[in-house]
Amino acid sequence: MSKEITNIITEIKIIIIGKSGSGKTSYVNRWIKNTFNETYKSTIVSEFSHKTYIFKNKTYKINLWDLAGQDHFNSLIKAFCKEAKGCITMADILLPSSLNDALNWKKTLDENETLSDGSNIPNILILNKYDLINSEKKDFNVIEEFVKKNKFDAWFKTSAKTGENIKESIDTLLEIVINKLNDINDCDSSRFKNSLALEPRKCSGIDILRNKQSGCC
Ligand SMILES: Nc1nc2c(ncn2[C@@H]2O[C@H](COP(=O)(O)OP(=O)(O)OP(=O)(O)O)[C@@H](O)[C@H]2O)c(=O)[nH]1
Ligand SMILES: [Mg+2]
Repeated sequence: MSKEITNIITEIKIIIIGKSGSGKTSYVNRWIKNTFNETYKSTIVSEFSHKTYIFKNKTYKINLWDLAGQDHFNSLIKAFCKEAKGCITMADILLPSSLNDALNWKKTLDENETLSDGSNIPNILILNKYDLINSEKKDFNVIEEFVKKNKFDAWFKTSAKTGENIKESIDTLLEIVINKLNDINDCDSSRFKNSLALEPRKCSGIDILRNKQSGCC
């Protein structure tokens, strides 16, 4: 009789929201392909990409939904936020109106989707285009207060152009998401690592995908 040998991959959906031109697509391209393009090509509706990512000795499939940032696409959040487990809210560090915009995006998300325990989707604020400012002249205390007051889980200054803080920011978000999902669902994939897979198992927090191979007992 043949047995199935199972490699488990945990799949996590992350959405990226924020004002048009703030650098969402550039951030994704930097993280996924390590590339950067100066030419601005606005995203229409959304772009999906994914990356298999080893994080803390476990393999994850990170599904990234990069949403168009134009204001009239705000309703896109409603269509794309379903089952999201984490969010990156992006703002342009050069634009004073950026924080307010970011807050509006976050509010729309919080009104439309939660984790299975009713809590907000873990959400980090990214101030992108950090390469374009003189950081010594910028007062970041205001940002700290804004982040605390509006319950973002963390914030980062990033540059999709230079790559600064791209990996650090997404690693932080993943850590927050994974800890939270494990807390609320007790759904740690490592528990299933050597189990025999008969049916794909779906937790409300994390989808467990099973890559099945035939093997011999
Ligand atoms: N200097 C600099 N330019 C950046 C950075 N990130 C993005 N850009 C530029 O900003 C412009 C807009 O970037 P996108 O990544 O397309 O912005 P977006 O948020 O996806 O925009 P929409 O798709 O319209 O919502 C492009 O010309 C990028 O090259 C950055 O960190 N530094
Ligand atoms: Mg885009």
